[in-house]
Amino acid sequence: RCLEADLHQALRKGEFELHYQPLVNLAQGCISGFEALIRWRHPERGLLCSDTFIPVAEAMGLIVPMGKWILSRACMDAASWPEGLKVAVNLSAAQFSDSGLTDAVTVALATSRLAPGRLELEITESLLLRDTEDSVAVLHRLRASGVSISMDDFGTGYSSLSYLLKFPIDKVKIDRSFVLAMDERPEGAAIIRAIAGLCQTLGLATTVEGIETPEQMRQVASQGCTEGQGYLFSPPRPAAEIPAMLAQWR
Ligand code: G
Ligand code: G
Ligand code: MN
Ligand code: NA
Repeated sequence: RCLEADLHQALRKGEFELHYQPLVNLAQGCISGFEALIRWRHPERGLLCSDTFIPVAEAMGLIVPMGKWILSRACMDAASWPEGLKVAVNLSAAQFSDSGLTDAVTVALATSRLAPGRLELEITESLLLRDTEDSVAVLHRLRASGVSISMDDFGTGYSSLSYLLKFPIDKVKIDRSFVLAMDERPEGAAIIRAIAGLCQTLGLATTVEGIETPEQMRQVASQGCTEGQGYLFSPPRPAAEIPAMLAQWR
């Protein structure tokens, strides 16, 4: 059987699960929330990472119903965490342009009774390329419902800097490639410093992705970045392991 045929059944069969990677507040050294990353527990192929099936789901038009499940599951999970911890959910382009997105968010929040301020939606620059005015309207509508918006993989797409002015967002996730560049030469650190400074001026929070060493953490913290995420803290882990993770950090 091919992956496509199985994917049609997977949602109904309950084969998807969300794993969570901590977002760490660098000034306070504590977990401020978790990013939800989908996994598929395939009956024959084992645990599959998102890059093996998300593009397929997008091509098959399955990402919208899957996305609704992801939003609901993530809000339900987060509602069981200690007060104040946030959950970040990735959105695909098709979800973002779907007219049912705001309803899906409202339903997920209402059903889980999660405070809207605890939900962050991660969008990418490429997702905003298509229609600027429509995208701005969607972002305003989402923020009006109380959720916040993060720009994921920042710096990897087109016209990044103008996007910070054009779109109503709350946080910028600085792409992992800049952390790698920081290790390679001084100019790499200058880029992170510049993005962090610009975000501070604009009143935007920053998360640096792909932190793998204490030295990288120290450097990005000294540049005033708000949060770090990466293997240094933890890889994505199943929801059931969150209480143990929080206990370890306390
Ligand atoms: O940890 P992982 O390799 O699964 O994440 C790789 C990428 O897959 C993420 O950066 C994100 O773009 C995408 N992804 C992971 N989980 C989800 C999800 O729940 N929804 C969407 N739309 N994309 C996801
Ligand atoms: O949403 P996004 O595309 O940023 O998803 C993050 C991806 O990066 C996930 O696939 C996650 O497993 C991966 N990731 C998270 N932390 C690290 C890290 O420290 N190093 C590397 N190489 N990958 C990471
Ligand atoms: Mn993300
Ligand atoms: Na990212």
